[in-house]
Amino acid sequence: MSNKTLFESCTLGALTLANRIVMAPLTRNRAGPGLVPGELAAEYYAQRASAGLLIAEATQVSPQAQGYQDTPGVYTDAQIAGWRKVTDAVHDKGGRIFLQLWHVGRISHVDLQPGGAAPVAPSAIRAPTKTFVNNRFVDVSEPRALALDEIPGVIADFRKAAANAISAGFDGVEIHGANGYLLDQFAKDGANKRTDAYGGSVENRARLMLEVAEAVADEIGPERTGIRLSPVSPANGISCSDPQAQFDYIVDKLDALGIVYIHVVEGATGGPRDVAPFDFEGLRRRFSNIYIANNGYDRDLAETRLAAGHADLFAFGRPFISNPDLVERLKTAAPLAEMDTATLYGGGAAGYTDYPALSPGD
Ligand code: 8OZ
Repeated sequence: MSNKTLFESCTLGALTLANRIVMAPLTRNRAGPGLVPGELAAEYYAQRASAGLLIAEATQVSPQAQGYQDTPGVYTDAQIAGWRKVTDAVHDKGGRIFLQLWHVGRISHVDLQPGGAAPVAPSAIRAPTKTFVNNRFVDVSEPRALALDEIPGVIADFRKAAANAISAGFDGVEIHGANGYLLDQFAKDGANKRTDAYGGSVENRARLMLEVAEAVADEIGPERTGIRLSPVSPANGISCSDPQAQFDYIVDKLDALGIVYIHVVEGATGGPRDVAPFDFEGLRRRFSNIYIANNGYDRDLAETRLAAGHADLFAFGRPFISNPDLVERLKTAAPLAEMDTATLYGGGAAGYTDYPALSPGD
């Protein structure tokens, strides 16, 4: 047991965070023309800058990486300039901010893909889920399997996006390796039926995620590289027959790479923590750097797990939407405001930048 508290500063690579509370990446579908984050995004993130670390929403590394309407990118100069306004606004308030880098793989639709092409995936297996496009929910499209010689291009897109994020002023990046998107699709045998070097064994299925992590760490430094994992989450119709073996192996390799954090969705994303048996404490022990725990945390659970040494930082998602001053509210045990689900995805300031802080000026 230790005497650490959630409200003390903490080191993350070369950064000092003001506290151990992290704002999880949250998809809000409010990017403007050209998939550029706008002025409202700068205001929204700045309002939440009292978190020890903000992880900005999942952001496409390329046009092919998009799976939902109006999600931002980080592959054009205009997008980089838009993100620069966000990072400046957060840094002006003393905050720290990473960007989550995303390729959705098969969770996409032909109407979002360049040239109306099929989305790409490890194997040509359609996910049993929907996406949001043309202002409505529709089944995702049938994907095509990535050819072996296309894989270096995907890795290069992550590398370039990481460099772009740093030129936009981010303190680091989080690779989205979770929730049934491309890297998780490769890692899990429900979506990956390949017979080449990227499918079959635990090692082969981990290969793309690890090659992306290696490229990003090489590009911007391991101390600025984190990754999100969701070993047992069924999000977006994904399944895995051997999550413990698969993610123990992945985390051993990530540890050897020396990246700064793993951000682990414990259980079903946004759902039950006990969806399937998994030894998250064992996973944590395999990783020597920072462990960010996520999923269904409140102050009590976070404090218990911090004291027991099971995690270093705690990511809160939905509570940050309706409580821009979540850190202060947790600290003072103030009531939390409820989120309006109707304004979660898309729209403007309503349900985005108009949730008030308890104390004026925050
Ligand atoms: C909600 C809606 C769309 C995308 C994730 C990026 O699950 C997402 C996402 C969440 O990681």
